[in-house]
Amino acid sequence: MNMQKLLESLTGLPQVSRRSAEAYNSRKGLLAESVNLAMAARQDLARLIGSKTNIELMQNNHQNHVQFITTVLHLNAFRLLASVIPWIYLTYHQHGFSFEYFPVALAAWKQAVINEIPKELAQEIVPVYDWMLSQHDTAVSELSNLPVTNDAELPESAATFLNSILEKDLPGAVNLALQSTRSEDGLRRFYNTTMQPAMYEVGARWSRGEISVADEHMATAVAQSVVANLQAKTAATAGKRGKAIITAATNEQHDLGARMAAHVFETDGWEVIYLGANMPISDLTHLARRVKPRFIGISVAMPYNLHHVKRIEEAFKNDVELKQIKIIVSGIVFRLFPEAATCLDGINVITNLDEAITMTRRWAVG
Ligand code: B12
Repeated sequence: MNMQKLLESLTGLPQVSRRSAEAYNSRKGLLAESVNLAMAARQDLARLIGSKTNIELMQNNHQNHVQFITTVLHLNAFRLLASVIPWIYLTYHQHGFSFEYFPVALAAWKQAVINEIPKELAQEIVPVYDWMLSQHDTAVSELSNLPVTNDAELPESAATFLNSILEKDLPGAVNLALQSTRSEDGLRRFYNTTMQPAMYEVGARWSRGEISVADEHMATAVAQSVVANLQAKTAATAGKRGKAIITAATNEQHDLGARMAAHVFETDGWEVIYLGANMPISDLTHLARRVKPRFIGISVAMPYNLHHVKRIEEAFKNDVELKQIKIIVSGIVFRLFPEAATCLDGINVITNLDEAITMTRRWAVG
């Protein structure tokens, strides 16, 4: 209901030109630093962010903010902005930030834009900040409508797997994986219905402040090892379908989903070149020119990396040698925020591994 109100309030927000978006992008560091300084100078900082020990988390949020707004401005993705804001409020509120922090910080961002960006370009961006400031109360009241996750919803295998990875029990986690992946479609099922929900729960517990960043890193490291173990044990077919490149988007640190996808494509007969996290665009195009894959699969988790996906697509579309290569995109961001797919007009956004297999088989050699 409140989300509807938030979305409706976007009417009339003017489109931002590429020049203004670039001006914001090129001053990212300066803007974030200026907001960090403005916030640090406040007497009431501890009250706003819950405790002085949250300063690093606040600066981290500013880093994320400037990247996300860069994406919003580049793609004019205002509906995405509206759907992400309540999540941001919730995450930082769960870590002790008061709701009052948000309008204070947004006012500092607006001031930084006015101070640092030439006037004729800044005036296209200021309305976006004015809109966020004006929607503060609606965003706060939307929090109660956000879906809550809890253990009870986890499938049994996912709950067992979750315990293993949080306990750093690699043999237990690998055993469960091996038992679950005996049948032909077992691997996909295991990734979709055991590992993925378990990892989502790791994220939910982290965002509720129930486990630490260290716990989350450790659990992820165990999960990565499980995939590596499975890959070593399942013999890949000969790559008869052709070559595929699987990668996380530029700036994207989440690469577990891409790694699972790479493994599933391998077992489906593709020769996969897996590139992992944070792939620079120029290196990707260079590699694609050399390897000539049938398709590229890109994983994206953070809303602020969506414009990098768009840039990759544009680089391929505008290159005579690369334009016939298909692109598919998937990842957490599309599950959390359905609006994310609408920002990537013309790109194949898929929601799960089964759909990916069906779609890519059509592009196989022969
Ligand atoms: C582990 C983790 C990390 C690790 C990642 C390590 C790694 N090597 O991957 C680290 C510590 C680096 C990290 C960092 C951050 N994270 Co994090 N992270 C997670 C966590 C807990 C698990 C991610 C994961 O592995 N999921 C499991 C995989 C299997 O799921 P998946 O990617 O969706 O993949 C499945 C499908 O989508 C599909 N798929 C995925 N990619 C592809 C690609 C192709 C081609 C195909 C066909 C299919 C496919 O197949 C997979 C299997 O079903 C999530 C929680 C969550 N909900 O996922 C948070 C989460 C994604 N992180 C979050 C945040 C906020 C961050 C940080 C901003 C934190 C910070 N520092 O401030 C940074 C951002 C870093 C960056 N620039 O990218 C938020 C994101 C919220 C949002 N989208 O706005 C989440 C949701 C946590 C939360 N509940 O708030 N994170």
